[in-house]
Amino acid sequence: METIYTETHNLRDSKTELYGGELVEPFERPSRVHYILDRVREVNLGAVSAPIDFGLNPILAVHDKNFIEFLKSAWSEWQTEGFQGEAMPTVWPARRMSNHIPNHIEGRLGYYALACETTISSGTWEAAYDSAQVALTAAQRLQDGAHSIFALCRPPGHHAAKDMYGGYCFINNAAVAAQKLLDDGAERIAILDVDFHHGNGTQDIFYERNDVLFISLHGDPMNAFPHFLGHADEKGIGDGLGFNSNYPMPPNTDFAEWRAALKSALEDIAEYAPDALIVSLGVDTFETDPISFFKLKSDDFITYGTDIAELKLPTLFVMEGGYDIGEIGLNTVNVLQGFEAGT
Ligand code: Q9C
Ligand code: ZN
Repeated sequence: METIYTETHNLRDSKTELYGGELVEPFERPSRVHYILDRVREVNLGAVSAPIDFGLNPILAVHDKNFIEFLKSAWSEWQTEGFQGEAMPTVWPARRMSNHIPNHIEGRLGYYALACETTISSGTWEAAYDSAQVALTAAQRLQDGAHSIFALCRPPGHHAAKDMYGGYCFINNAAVAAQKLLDDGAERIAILDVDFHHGNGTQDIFYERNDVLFISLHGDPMNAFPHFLGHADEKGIGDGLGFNSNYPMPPNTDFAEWRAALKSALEDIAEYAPDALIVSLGVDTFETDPISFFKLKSDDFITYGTDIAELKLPTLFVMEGGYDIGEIGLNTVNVLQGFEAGT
């Protein structure tokens, strides 16, 4: 399996994350991808190739233009104010407040953020833009006939909605890739989100549409980030009704329970008969992930990779989360090798 990768991700190197009331070193840090790339090379997974630049239009096909303009200029606007730390919101349009978009950067941060742990700093936009190009290039490979492809995206994307960033995400890489496949002729795309966290951004983008089936397996939002989306009763609206499925699961969910949800999701995907499958691949379901509560073991990642291969669909793996950095390479590549073993 070929990997699409660019070292531009290193430009996303924020120094702070608000966690437990402290500013800590971010869990989502450059070394995550270094460990994954090391493992890709160690097992000779396949070629590692640079992305092609598809420009801004495919990003604007799923994101709000003013939101993208905000992401581009936020860091320089913040610096212009003379602030010394990284850019983070301190105020939100909470219940019963106005939805006018403020002029001041502090107001616009609150307007466009869905969470405040994720700071904007030097290089954030450049890295997020290239991360989307990695996903777009991987989509192009599927269009060119590849059966599977790994988009080693960083920063991740699945929490980014049409006009919201947060949860370490800025541009929704999986959604951008899905929209490209549709715009270039696919009729139906399925997105399977196996990251520990609910893919609220991807759900938001496709919630009223039936040309993308979105299925997410995740920690119950009653107990886990993003806390305000990802419940089982969110089924889509309008044309999208029936094309969104959530499998929230409780603390300490083990692989047997998780795999039962996966099997149900795979049946729904098979019935939908998409032209291609996009897997939002987060390995923060691992038993020792520092911010998550599922109990998958390293070998389980091989097993479910093989399960996914049984669909026999052209498959694009998009990297999302995973924060036990010592094992992130093993767990991620285990999924890809499991998939190849089942192909
Ligand atoms: N107490 C992704 O995996 N904070 N994002 C969680 C836990 C945000 C995760 C705090 C987690 C975002 C792509
Ligand atoms: Zn996650």
